[in-house]
Amino acid sequence: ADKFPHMKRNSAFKKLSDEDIAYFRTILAPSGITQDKEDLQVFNSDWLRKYRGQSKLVLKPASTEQVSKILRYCHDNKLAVVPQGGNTGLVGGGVPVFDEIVVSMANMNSVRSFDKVSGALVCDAGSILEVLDKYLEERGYIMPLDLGAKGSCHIGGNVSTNAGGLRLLRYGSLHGTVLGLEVVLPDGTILDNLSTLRKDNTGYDLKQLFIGSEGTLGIVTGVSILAPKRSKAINVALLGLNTFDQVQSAFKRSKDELCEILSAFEFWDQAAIKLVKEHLVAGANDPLESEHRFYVLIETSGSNKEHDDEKLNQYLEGLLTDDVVQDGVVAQDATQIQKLWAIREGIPEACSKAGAVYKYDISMPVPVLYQAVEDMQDYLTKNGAFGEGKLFSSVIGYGHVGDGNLHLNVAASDYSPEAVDLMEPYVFEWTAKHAGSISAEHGLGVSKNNHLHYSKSPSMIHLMKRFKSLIDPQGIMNPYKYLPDN
Ligand code: FAD
Ligand code: S2G
Ligand code: ZN
Repeated sequence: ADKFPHMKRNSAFKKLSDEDIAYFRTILAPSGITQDKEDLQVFNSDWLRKYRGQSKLVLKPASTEQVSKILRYCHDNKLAVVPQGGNTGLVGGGVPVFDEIVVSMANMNSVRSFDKVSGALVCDAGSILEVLDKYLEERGYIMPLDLGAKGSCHIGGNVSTNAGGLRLLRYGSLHGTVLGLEVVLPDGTILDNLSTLRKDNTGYDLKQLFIGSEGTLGIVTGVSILAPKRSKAINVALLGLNTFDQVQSAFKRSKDELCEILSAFEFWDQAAIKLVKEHLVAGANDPLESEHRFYVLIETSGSNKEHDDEKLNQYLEGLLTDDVVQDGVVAQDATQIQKLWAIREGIPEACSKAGAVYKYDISMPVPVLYQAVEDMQDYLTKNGAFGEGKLFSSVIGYGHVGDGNLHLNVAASDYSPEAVDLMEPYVFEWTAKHAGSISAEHGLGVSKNNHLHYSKSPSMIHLMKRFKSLIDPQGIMNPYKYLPDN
């Protein structure tokens, strides 16, 4: 795991004492308190096994009231806190750096209401994304976001990281689909803004500040989100292409020819498919005859299967006749759809199995999306750090083309300071030079907070810090992360 030599525990934060535990025992059931060393481990390390904290206490509140009492007490006693959802975050945001108390939302996972007419869903923040999607599926609706981590991530974590994912192209970002939030502020104040209104133009739209705040401004306890109707007609096609220019023209044409039924446009390169075949079971074997430099997964979601089939086939025929793609296959049934998605969704896990993986989740104008991979590869080769037996074994590119979002993953044998020093700040300078963002959807956490200046101006960062100190004057919420250390 990454050590944090540059970080020191903030001595202003109180160390946990027996009377603190005694107090928490007065508000939580025994099942809501974890102190056992073994049990604490899973809460102290992140999904990538890159970061590890030393928290001695995990609290699992079962109600907003309990969250309010916990934060009130931590605020009054300067006890640092890290809110945790499904712990699938990729920037070390959901795990302690030192001994912060972990407040896990796992026990707050009920649906509070669902309006069958508007599609407005109100639920606890600890509800698992996939559980919510299944709940909606039974009612003919769909969650407006989907990510490979859906089986574990919480809607409260999705809101707190402003997660993007596989459906953003169709349904937009959480800044548009979230209708309201219930948030407990650091001093225990309960902010009840769980509106289900589509329109409400009365004052500053405060919920927006908590979307993407990564647990630094309070704990999200309730989410009101607008769920779209679930499409009856779903198609998924997998394309094999030779150049990224071809990927781009396939994307442009999909917007013209598939237009309103286009619901996802994901790409990955040959290095990605190699790892998926190497590390994931047969289910992901390549459904196309030969291997290609690039792959695109296209999904359409409409209301009329015939109409959509005709549109999709016309689009694909056009690509083949104009030599934009080398090969293509359309899923014939739900199982094949699931298999094609399993390849795309399996890439992160395959990357992690390839060794220590450095993830750069960057957004930029689509035309340069893959240049980032090529330039990184050239740069590492020039520095004698790429290839057989070198520091880095593979450079992988995949992501959400429609969002201009590349997931540049660089696999090394182990996490090491020299690996980081070689790639950073190079990759962030590259991103800034190409008018991109150093964090498209995963957030900042502890791994990017000190690089924020590559994407935000000093006056923006200054205002963020002023706002943070207004809302969290004791600085107890998720310290050491998100904003630059100085
Ligand atoms: P956690 O990891 O537990 O926490 C994330 C951050 O939110 C932390 O800073 C934490 O303090 C804070 N937090 C969590 N819950 C709350 C709360 N209730 N109140 C306040 N703060 C809170 N991300 C994408 O954007 N798009 C993707 O396509 C995507 N795909 C992924 C695929 C895989 C296989 C994996 C492992 C991860 C992927 N992610 C993706 C990253 C991750 O799943 C998202 O960031 C997700 O939103 C994190 O949710 P979580 O509940 O796991 O949050
Ligand atoms: C995705 C997952 C995390 C990663 O698969 O879309 O957001 O970068 C990523 O592997
Ligand atoms: Zn992603």
